[in-house]
Amino acid sequence: MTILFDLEPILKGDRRAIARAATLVENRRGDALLSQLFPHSGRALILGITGAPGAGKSTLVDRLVANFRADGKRVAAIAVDPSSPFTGGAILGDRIRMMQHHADDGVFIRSMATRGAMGGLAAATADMTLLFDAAGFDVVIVETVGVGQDEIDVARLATVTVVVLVPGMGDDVQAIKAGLMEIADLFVINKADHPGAERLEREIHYADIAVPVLKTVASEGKGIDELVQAVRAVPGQNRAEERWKRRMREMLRERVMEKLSWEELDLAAADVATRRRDPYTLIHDLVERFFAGKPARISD
Ligand SMILES: Nc1nc2c(ncn2[C@@H]2O[C@H](COP(=O)(O)OP(=O)(O)OP(=O)(O)O)[C@@H](O)[C@H]2O)c(=O)[nH]1
Ligand SMILES: [Mg+2]
Repeated sequence: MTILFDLEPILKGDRRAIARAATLVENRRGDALLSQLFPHSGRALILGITGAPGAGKSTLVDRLVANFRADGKRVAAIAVDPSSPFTGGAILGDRIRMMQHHADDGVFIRSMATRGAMGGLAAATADMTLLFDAAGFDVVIVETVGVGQDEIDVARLATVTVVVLVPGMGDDVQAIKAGLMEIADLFVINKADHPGAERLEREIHYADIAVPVLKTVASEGKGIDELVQAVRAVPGQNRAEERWKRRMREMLRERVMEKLSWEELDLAAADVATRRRDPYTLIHDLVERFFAGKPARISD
């Protein structure tokens, strides 16, 4: 961790420097750089957009980017494992499209492929948001598909998470209660031009789900202003709060875990499975060696 990077171009928002850094981060080789960038981060609104395939997330993200841009904000968007990529400006307003043509430093769009590694996706995504945050983007939007563990992990790193629902696509109240409530700060019923939007809204309302619900037609840009306002109104965006600390605790636990290699765990597991070693001593030894006498905490 002693390599020193030239941070200036990144902090100034230089696109090529940011792109290079993003590649480093995506390949999980960015720790040294990220530790230097960390003091410059912590200002961005990290906005998670998650929902079923085809719910209109990318369309929504495009609209949100345009909306924040029109407000003078610099915006980065990350599509995690995209099946349909951002349009990259195709449906953004003319002004934005022009600016993109002239390398608008206010917008940066990046796709990230899923990595097979355990927890690796969420960690890489978190690192990517840190990079963009430090590079001075006011808003970092993260699009994820589905509602598996990966999405929940990704949602945890966001300051605000929007879950996109679609009428008549099985996003019923039971499903919402089963998994989505945990991560949603806001529900958006997109494709509100389709039948059933009102009914879904009513069902959520009557199910006593204490999360605000908005309707959008992303393809027509309807409801986007209201969504941006609702995002701004979500409480708990202060990163010193309990909620954020809980998330950091989980994040740290996962990352410490990551440092144990699979090979090492495999060998250990084989030893326990064949009863060559008892798991208790083995765990003790692993932890001992892992922390090598270093205190986990450096200040009060
Ligand atoms: N009718 C209608 N169509 C929409 C709306 N929003 C998006 N779409 C369309 O729905 C399709 C899927 O939109 P995407 O934005 O790619 O959806 P997504 O959730 O990002 O999809 P994945 O990334 O593949 O999961 C596209 O054809 C959009 O034009 C909407 O509000 N109403
Ligand atoms: Mg998409």
